[in-house]
Amino acid sequence: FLTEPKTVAIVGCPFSGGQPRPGVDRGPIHLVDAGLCDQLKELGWEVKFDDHHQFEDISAASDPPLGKLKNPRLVSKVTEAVAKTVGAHARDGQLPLTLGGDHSLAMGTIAGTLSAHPDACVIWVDAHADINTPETTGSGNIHGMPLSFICSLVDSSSLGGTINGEPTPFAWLDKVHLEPGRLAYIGLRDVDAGEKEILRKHKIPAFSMHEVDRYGIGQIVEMALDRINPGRDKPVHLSFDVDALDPTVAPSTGTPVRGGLTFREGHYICERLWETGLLVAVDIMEVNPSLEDEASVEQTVAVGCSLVRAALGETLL
Ligand code: 4U7
Ligand code: MN
Ligand code: MN
Ligand code: MN
Repeated sequence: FLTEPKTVAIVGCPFSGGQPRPGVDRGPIHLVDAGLCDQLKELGWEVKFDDHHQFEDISAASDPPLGKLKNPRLVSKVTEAVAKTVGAHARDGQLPLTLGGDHSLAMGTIAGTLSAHPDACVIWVDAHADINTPETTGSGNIHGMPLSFICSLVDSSSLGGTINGEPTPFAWLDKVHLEPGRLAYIGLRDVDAGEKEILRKHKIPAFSMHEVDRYGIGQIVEMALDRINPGRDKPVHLSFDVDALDPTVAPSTGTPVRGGLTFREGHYICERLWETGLLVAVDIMEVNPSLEDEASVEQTVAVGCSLVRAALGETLL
């Protein structure tokens, strides 16, 4: 699906509006400053990176909550811009690598991927299911909801909330659609009751840490692909939330949950997806360099970079 010479387009997204903790907007800056571009050139990639995205700001005063949704207009605007950028790179035959920033950004990245590869499927690696709807959400934080929008479980007209003739937030997503059967999770361990109902109702393949323990990560990745990509012929988008990893592996993240993937399990997923030759887009999300001590930040950033290298073809031998 990619054109030669293989080119990765780094989309740095310094954005934190999908959740309340400051600092996650600095994740992409730390990942790039750690030398990610050179590391990927070293692997033989042509690397496109101009600068981090500059997002338009919308003041909190002009962005009151819509029902429970916090910063709805800001998140909608930012993710729409991300969808355009990611989509343009993907349609050019490049592999967009989006660095977050909080996971609400995946509304943009997956919409962008689908605009270039309409039959793409998604592997979502996370402690959380991120599929709350505006009704089921307890927190109102949109980083816990991107998949409900992408899988068309939300209709923007039900949100209301136009101000000054601006379009309804998330109206741009109404025509975007990922079939729930083309999404599979790995690493879940903190899923809200309303989300469990959604996963059951839509029969979404979900492999929690329980299944990882039972079958081992090697079998889990094949089981996930068997469900969403049985012919191993459809493009794959990988969205990796670093909180999928155990907090001892990736401590600097906003919503850590104990009992996560080991360093190797996380890397194995990336390596195996690269090996399929089907990977068309990668997200690394939720690195927050303002959480925990300096050594933890350095460790989390280094793990983020090495997950990217694993997904882009770095081999152990
Ligand atoms: B992340 C949560 F309630 N489910 O909706 C919510 F537990 O992108 C957490 O995976 C969401 O880090 C976590 O707020 C979003 C909560
Ligand atoms: Mn998470
Ligand atoms: Mn939709
Ligand atoms: Mn997430």
